[in-house]
Amino acid sequence: IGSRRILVSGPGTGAETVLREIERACARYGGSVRRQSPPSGGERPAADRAGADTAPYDLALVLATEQALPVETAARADLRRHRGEGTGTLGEEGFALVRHGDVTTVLADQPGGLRYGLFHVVRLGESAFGPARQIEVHRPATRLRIANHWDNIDVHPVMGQVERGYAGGSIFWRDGALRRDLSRVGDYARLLAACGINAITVNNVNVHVTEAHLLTTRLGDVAAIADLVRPYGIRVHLSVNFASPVALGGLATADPLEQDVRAWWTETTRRVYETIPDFGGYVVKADSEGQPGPFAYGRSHADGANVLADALAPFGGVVHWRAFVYNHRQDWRDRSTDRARAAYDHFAPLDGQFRDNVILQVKHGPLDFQTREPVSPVIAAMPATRLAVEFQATQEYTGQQRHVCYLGPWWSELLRFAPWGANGDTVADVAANGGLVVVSNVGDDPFWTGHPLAQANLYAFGRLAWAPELDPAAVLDEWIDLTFVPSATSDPDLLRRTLHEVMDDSWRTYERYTAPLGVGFMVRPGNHYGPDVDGYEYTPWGTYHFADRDGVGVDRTRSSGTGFTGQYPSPWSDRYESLQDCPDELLLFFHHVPYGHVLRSGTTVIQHIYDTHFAGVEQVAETRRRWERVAGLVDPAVHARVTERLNEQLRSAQEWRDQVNTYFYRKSGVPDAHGRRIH
Ligand code: GCW
Repeated sequence: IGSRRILVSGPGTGAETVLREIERACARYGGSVRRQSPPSGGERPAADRAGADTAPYDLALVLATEQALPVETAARADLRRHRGEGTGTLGEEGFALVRHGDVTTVLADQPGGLRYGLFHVVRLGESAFGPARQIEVHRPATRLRIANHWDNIDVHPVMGQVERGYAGGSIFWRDGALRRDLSRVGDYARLLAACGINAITVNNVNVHVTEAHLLTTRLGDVAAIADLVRPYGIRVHLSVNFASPVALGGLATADPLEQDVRAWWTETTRRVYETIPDFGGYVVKADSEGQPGPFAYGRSHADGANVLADALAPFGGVVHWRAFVYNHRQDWRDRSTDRARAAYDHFAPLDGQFRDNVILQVKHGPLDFQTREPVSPVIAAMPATRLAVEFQATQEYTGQQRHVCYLGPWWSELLRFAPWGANGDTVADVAANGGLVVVSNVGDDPFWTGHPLAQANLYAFGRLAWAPELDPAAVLDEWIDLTFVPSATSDPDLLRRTLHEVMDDSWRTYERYTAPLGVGFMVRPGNHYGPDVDGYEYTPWGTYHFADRDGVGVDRTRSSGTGFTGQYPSPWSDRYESLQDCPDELLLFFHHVPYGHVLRSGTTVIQHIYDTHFAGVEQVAETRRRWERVAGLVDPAVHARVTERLNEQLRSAQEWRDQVNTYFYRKSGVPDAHGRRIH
């Protein structure tokens, strides 16, 4: 490209995609591509026979599978030496990067690795061509890195086209059909691959009537999407309805132990693979919020998952079975039912009963994607089951892509969490063999994610799923460089610094002005946007804070509460149980305390509520001021969209502050120690 010569050598779509990427870059920045078939009969070029390096080719960048590298090079020798030291294989997606003299080399075992290697070089930018680099090996820590779309084909009367979607319509579906212009899907695949994601589902886990047919009569639509994303190493999975044998197959039952039902799943799945040979598998939300499931037939969730798993197994497919099973029709008067307990109570006893190709998909927290929750105890309770952990990039409870809320730090904290104590496995370790799943935040909005800065969440998910040890601030830095190209502006330092100031701490800022100390769910029922402290308090949803004149919080202890703390292994079962040791940010998730209770931080609960709510709003106001300063440094359309969102964020944060502070002042009668205005 321009003055740099690049050699791409390898088989299959992986190498072809890399070549296309380079063609694209040439079209944009200048340069040309010459395609050459490899010499037949295993003949290698003369340079190889002479044992020379790549110098005669005058190359700056080589991307090749080791097999297809046309000449012997120092890079290849490095990789061999490295393998000798026990590195083993690079796998389907891994690659090695090394720089000798003036040549940067990406080597892979499989062509898929070249794709990730290329994106890595793009991320490095000029520094990929700087001084010599020791060999580095990059392999994904997590096998399956999936984006789930909660997209409906038909516009749902309540949920709209994309359930909990804040970025416009679906990029796949429109007017009840597959979109005619699918160019966006190809770009999306490219974007996902550049983040490190390798699979998608294309329909909502709530599978309505039309969408159920994707499994049978509308399978062609799924195949068309699969064709578009395949070049980027992305596999398609499908959300299916557990009652499909009845709804689509005309059977009288969907009982997983009935022979007819098994046969229906077997035959239907065989047809899916006939049409889409690299199909990934099924996602199932069963017995959850009204979706059908095995309970209707008196069968367990293992029975339910296994029948689908058996149908998928001959083709290498997997079933992601969601653990989001709880009673959404509970009586708020009944203090003994605790929604947080539900997933563990349902699934932990089934450990060991699932087939190897069942992956239990667990939301990261025991409730539902709140701004702050402990890690779900299910993650530490099922050693004999493959687990995937689900995150939510679509900002249902974190500002709905109107508020800036960079979730990288939150997810990083969750992935690093060690349920068995500091030296034990982490959440990322548990998910390595199952997967990490993100509910996508993408739609047909011109900026992809409504709020332009929300793109960083999708990027951070992919990067952290690939390498959970990455520092989320460094990941944000990568995203800033790739998205805004600060070097192209007149004041790159100001732009980069401002974006960090606006985003680094934005999740904690959001936490400050919303529901305090891990209690969660003080949102408007239904759409979940904006404050409504008692909105869910007397509903059947199991999401209560129990505030009264004396105190607030949910007693989930073993000694006097619901016993939820007992679902954790040591040391967390004891840390969460103890009023003194429980981390402040989760206090009200685990304990009901008086307003005067003194936190580990030294302030009282009530004063903490006032202080954080005033501070949170101040921070949003400051964010808006900082954003104004970079007006001339970014695309005016992006600047205007972010400004519009920041105005709404400030308005909404003030509303949160005033409702939450007023509510607790009226309940407790305790004035603010600093005499600030409370209504
Ligand atoms: O967070 C809740 C959402 C529902 C969603 C459900 C789930 C797709 O409010 O809209 O349904 O979780 O994860 O299944």
